[in-house]
Amino acid sequence: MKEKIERLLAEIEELKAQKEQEIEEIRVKLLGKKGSVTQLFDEFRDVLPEQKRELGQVLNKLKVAANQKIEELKSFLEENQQPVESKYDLTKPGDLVELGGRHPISITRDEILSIFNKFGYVLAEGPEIEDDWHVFGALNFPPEHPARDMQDTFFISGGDNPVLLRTHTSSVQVRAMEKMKLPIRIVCPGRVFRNEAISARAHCIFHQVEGLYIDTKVSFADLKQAVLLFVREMFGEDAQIRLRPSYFPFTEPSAEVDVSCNICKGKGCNICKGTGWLEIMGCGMVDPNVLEANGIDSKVYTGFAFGMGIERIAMLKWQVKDLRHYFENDIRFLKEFETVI
Ligand code: 2NM
Repeated sequence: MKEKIERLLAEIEELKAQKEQEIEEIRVKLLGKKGSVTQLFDEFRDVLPEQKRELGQVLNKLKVAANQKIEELKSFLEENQQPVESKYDLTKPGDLVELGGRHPISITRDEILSIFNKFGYVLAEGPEIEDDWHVFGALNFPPEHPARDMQDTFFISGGDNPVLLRTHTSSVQVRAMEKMKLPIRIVCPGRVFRNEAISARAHCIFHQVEGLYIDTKVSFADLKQAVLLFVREMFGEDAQIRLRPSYFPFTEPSAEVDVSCNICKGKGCNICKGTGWLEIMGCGMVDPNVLEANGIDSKVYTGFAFGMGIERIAMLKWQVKDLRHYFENDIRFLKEFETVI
């Protein structure tokens, strides 16, 4: 770089000298001892006395003009020479462009996805703007379910099959069941929307990863093992899990998954609120009604599904106390995480 700059500066110097030389040649040609203007002055001596006055004036004008032109050329060269060096400082370092980093939610999402990828789950994605059928209808939500209420879900239009913002990524799994050949083994990350008051623990926009595995002979034992293997990859070799019975419209039976608190190692602390356990996900065996609603023979096939909130996993991973940090783009917060090099 430095050598190149020096070479360029030397070339500029050389060019300048060359141009000065050319101007000097013009000067000699016009005003030198044998220059054409000088010669005219010699010839002037032989001009008839009555023409001397008039021609003398013209000749003087020519000499002045020639001198002026040469001075002009010289200063033009000087003026245009200076800026090349001063206007562009070729040695100046370029402007620093600060590198960004990945968002903690993206980091966590990718970590979750790469674990399931190792287990043979493939990525599936779908639209954030959905219809009632893919978010509720095909997932065994009864017509009177509270999630279908205007209070809980952001509706875009009404009618038989209203358009709405998806409240979970299960709609992607419905689309997969419609399209994909069995067996299905997918993970579905994405942004979801629920009409909630924003607080340290809740937001109207958050992110999920859901998984679905459908094949012949998929059992609850398979679900439990998949969850345990995931938790050990994500939270460490000695992590334990605990399943508590729960309820979701699309799974039966259903369970909440807790992971042993790795801050206090199960003794009880303020992170796990003294229980030694942290809730991380929900899961269950896909309800036969869901399989049938999506054209899958529930006498032949069974499946399990699970879902987790990425924000919650990321809060546990880095002990972030307020979920709103993830959405506010405060550079001081974001800088705490991995930067791209
Ligand atoms: C959860 C918990 C339990 C789930 C179910 C399905 C589908 F499409 F198969 F019915 N997808 N995701 C599921 C089950 C999600 O999230 C807390």
